[in-house]
Amino acid sequence: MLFGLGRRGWTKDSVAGGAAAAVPRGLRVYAVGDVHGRLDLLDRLLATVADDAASAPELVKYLVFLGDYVDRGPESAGVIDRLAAGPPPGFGAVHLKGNHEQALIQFLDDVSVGPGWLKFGGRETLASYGVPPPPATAPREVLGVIQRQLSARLPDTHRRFLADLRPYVAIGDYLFVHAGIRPGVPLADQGERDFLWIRKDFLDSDEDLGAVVVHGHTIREAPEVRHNRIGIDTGAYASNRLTCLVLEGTERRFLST
Ligand SMILES: [Mn+2]
Repeated sequence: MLFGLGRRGWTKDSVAGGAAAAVPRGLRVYAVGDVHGRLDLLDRLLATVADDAASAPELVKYLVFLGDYVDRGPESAGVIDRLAAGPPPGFGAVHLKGNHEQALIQFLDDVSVGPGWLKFGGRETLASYGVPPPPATAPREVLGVIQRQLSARLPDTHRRFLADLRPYVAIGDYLFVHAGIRPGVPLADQGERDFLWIRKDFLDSDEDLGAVVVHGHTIREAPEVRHNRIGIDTGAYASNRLTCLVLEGTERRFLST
């Protein structure tokens, strides 16, 4: 039932207790929680990360963005623009997919998801692309017009960025994913729905998950550190607190706005 991925070979023993989980030597990982259209906070956090990284020029620095870049906050287009431009000099980056990106991608293809998306934050994303957001009760024909306008205004770089988002990434003893994974299911058998949406079954699980799962999606006042997972969605769009987990060797610490 173990994932069999990752260079260390995840076994129940290798991450028992969670505290011994490590990323490979020579690497420092900066994992960033749900941005939700707050370009101001993203820029502030990236400046903090750059300052932090300046003290360790010998290390390889890697940013992992956990998804939910769009919706709710005012500058979704600006956030995608910033992320699509690539990481700051000296960093690598991977961008994971969140359920809000999935909704945006689906809406470009299928207006029937429009009402749901508009209710959970899509209005702000449309506005950020200069498309006047309709009420969630708008008829299908109106949503079709909105869809065409959004499609016309979405830069190719944004379209490519959205298409290239990954469901998860494994680094050392850690697995990074937007919402979580289904306990007891091998990674190869997990479905996108759980990667992007899962809450209770994952959050309540006390099982060893085969890796320490670093995730966003579920808002907490402060980072939530358990033996089998670390949640870092601190609700930035409303709290003004965007959180970053820093991993180096077996060390863990947090940066935030
Ligand atoms: Mn989410």
